[in-house]
Amino acid sequence: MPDLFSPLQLGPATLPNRLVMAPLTRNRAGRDGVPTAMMAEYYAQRASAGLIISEATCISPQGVGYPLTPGIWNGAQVGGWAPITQAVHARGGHIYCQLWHVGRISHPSLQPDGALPVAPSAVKPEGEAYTYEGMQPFVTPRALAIEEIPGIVEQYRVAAKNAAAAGFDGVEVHAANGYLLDEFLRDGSNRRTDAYGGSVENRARLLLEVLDAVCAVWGSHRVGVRLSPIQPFNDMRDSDPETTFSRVVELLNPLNLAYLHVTRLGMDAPGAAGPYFDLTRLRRLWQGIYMTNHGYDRASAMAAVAQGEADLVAFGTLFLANPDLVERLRRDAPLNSPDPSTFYGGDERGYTDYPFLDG
Ligand code: 8OZ
Repeated sequence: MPDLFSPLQLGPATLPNRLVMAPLTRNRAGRDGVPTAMMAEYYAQRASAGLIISEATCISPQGVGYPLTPGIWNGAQVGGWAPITQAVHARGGHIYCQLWHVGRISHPSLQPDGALPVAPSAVKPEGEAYTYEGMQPFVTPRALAIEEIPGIVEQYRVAAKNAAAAGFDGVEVHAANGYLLDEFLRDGSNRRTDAYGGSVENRARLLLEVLDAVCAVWGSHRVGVRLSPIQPFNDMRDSDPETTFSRVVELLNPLNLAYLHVTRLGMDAPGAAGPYFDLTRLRRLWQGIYMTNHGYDRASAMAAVAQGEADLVAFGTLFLANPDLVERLRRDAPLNSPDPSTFYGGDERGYTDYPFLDG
């Protein structure tokens, strides 16, 4: 039986272990979305992960929803990512780029020409946007016209090509956590009556079109996808998440993707948005490599892999605070504690200065 520390073949790459660095928004890019030098140091420090998934990376100016998040839509951004992928590769690591369009989780002050954020439907999320001017209430987004959908797919295609130019090993399509593709999947945010709304097949249509475009660039064996079926943040809900996401997984199976990444985010907030369901059903439906995430420690991650609950386990806060997480878990060594005050934005403190076991 494989264990957490045994290798795994992922497309053309042999991952040395099954620990994945989860995508983590850290807000240390430039205002122009260009990655910074400290980001290269941060990712290189964590290159012993079996796989690194980059922080969510904006595919277009319209896809931006937070300050100081990196982009992958222009040459300067590609030029900023290249030394990062090189530094990770120099240390024997593998890194995928997470492709991100925030949809309605934005604000006119972050959009080109102060435009309204776009979404499947004009449904305003509860809550506030993080802007350069502080927290501001979300606005009612503009529903995408059906004629605009090919342009969205094109944004993903160009970003996927740029990710290849930047030297990534593959891409993860971010279809989780209340951003554009997830807004299409769940019926709380998708009220469309055209071919992109209503049935699960229709709500999944944009995701499938995006995956087709991205797979045409990369080959399906270097493309992963992330889902968050029970995650209530960003005012997300679905009237029947078990049916919705079971069907989505069935629709994804024929694509032969590198992996399916399902976060359990939301499992610790039962009752907040519900209804909840047992995500292991998705693992059983999925015919490829399955990555789980959220709330794992050493023992539960080891058990998850040993018992076949997952092939890969993605760690967020533990990887953030422990650059050598793989070695620490291998040795069952003590862990550094994460400092939430430095998660989002700031300098090297709480970013590249978490200590290694061996100094
Ligand atoms: C935390 C803060 C901002 C963005 C996600 C990209 O939830 C994010 C995110 C997380 O997927």
